[in-house]
Amino acid sequence: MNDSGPELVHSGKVRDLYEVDDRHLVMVASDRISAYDVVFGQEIPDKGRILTAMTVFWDELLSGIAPTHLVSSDIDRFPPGARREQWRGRALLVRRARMLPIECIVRGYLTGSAWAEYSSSGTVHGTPLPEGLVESERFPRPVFTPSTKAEEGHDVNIGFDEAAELVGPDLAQEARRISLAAYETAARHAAGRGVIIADTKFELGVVDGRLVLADELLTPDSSRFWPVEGWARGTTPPSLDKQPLRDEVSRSGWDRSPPAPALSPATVEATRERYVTAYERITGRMFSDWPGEEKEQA
Ligand code: Q0Q
Repeated sequence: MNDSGPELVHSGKVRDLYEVDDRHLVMVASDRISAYDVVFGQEIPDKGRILTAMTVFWDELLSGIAPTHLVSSDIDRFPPGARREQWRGRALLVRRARMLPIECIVRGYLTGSAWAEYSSSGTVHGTPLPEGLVESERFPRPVFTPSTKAEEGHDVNIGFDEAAELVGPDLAQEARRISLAAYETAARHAAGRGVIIADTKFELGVVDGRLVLADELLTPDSSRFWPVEGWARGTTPPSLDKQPLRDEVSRSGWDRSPPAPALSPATVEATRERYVTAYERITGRMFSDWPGEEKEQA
């Protein structure tokens, strides 16, 4: 923190991290959207507020199941210097953690990089699976499948033993326990509202000697959400949130290398609507009740 308020310490693709003091950070979610590892030029109005609201919902639902780094989402309780009106509804005051150098991924279904690995080698994060599985197959029970945290390029899928070598066996076991418990609770809740959480990526860290869930929680940026009515074994189910964007870029013939193609105003608006619908369907809450100013639609 300096006299002009929290200091920017990390700018991610779609989020920024500010330092408040040696024990607290502020995580700010922008309206930027990233897909296929590329940040698009067009922002999605209110995306940062929607995803922040979703993290806060899961933090509340998971209380008692898994501790988290969250201190407050109420901007009026943030330390002096916080950019209250700019950050209202899209910023979280969190405890600074010693972050684990692994991504704690939990998978309920065979999709994404796991499907790609299985298709080529019959394994998932190095573990052999039975033959004959098809895309989007539901696993008998959710699996903890960590990956490395690549500074550049793609994270590398690793097995539990490699994760234990990176963080130590006790922390690896606790990370697996917390990640599976959080996913199972969230997936059960979402299923009751007709939404499949196919997989999610948790980031964990140590605060005051205790392993906690950090970063965003079970958002469309860290998870795959499928409407249950669109799921079938052997298919690529439509995404609850990013399908309008996927459909437009596939029509454009984009080769997936930067820069991303421009998104039409219709796709931007449709994507915003999908994010709002995902939030309201999963949480049962009205997004219009969430703090902060709704941005003018394009
Ligand atoms: C931390 N990140 C992610 C990130 C850019 C978020 C470091 N409680 C914490 C957190 C959290 N959350 C982090 N470090 C220490 N304590 C989170 C990747 C990156 C913007 C937002 N990186």
